[in-house]
Amino acid sequence: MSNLADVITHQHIFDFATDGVVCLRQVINPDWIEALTAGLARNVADPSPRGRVWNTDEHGRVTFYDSQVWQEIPEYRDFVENSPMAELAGRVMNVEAVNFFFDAIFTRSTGSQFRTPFHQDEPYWSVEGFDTCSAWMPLVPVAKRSALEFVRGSHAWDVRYAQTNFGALTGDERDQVVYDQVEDNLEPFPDIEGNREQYEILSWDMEPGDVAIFNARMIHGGSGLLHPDRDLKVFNTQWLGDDVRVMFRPEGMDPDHSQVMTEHGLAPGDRVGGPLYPELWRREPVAV
Ligand SMILES: O=C(O)CCC(=O)C(=O)O
Repeated sequence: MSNLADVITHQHIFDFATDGVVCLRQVINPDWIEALTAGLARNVADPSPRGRVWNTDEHGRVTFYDSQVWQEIPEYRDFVENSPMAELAGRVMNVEAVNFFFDAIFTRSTGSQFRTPFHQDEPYWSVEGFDTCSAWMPLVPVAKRSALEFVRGSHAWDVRYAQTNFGALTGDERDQVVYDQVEDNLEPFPDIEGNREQYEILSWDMEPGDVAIFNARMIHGGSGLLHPDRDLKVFNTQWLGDDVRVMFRPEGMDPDHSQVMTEHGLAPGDRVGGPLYPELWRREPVAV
């Protein structure tokens, strides 16, 4: 791959800042995709304790999620530590330094129609800040209608919404993140799906090697609606930039890092760091 300072253009940085998402084309080479595909097959066959089935339909088609497995699956760890992803995230966010937060996988069996509810990510996280991103990276080709969808510009809406409780999908006690809309003065989450014509919704036909990098305050969801002969395998990594600080949330967190952060000496207000959240890219000082 050529110099990433040239790969990430001013237009990419501008689009990410204004739209909240940018789709980078062919920035991850096939060796990484092959390795991650092998790691993901083992992950799905032997999920971590965080592995969850989000949906099984009447045809037995499954939507599966797992996260924070990078320390157990060598291919994931290698990708996190040594692929261009950290630098891509840092350059797109236009920050000075990037720490890794966590990995997640989303798999759907062939023909699955299950759609992820629209939501924002950062309100569930054990950190707070604007300089965040998720890198949604399909390991197989995905058509625009089946790819993750983004509500353009929504990362910059200055509104705190009551989010979806993903715990309701799994029924698992550990996943409950319950927002008290009235008590916490939150706006109800907008019905994007029911009023699609009112929003500018972005998504793309994507190939392995492409990555959609989006701000974690971005409203996103959808995916699914697969063609009868297509499955979907997505490897996702989350990255934290300059203004992000630890924050524990009273409504719950998913994934909840509060215990492990506390064990690692991190408290609310701290900048993340240490072996669980390593700094993996820092901008070179400009020569004067
Ligand atoms: O791929 C999906 O269906 C969900 C992805 C998602 O919500 C995320 O990456 O935050």
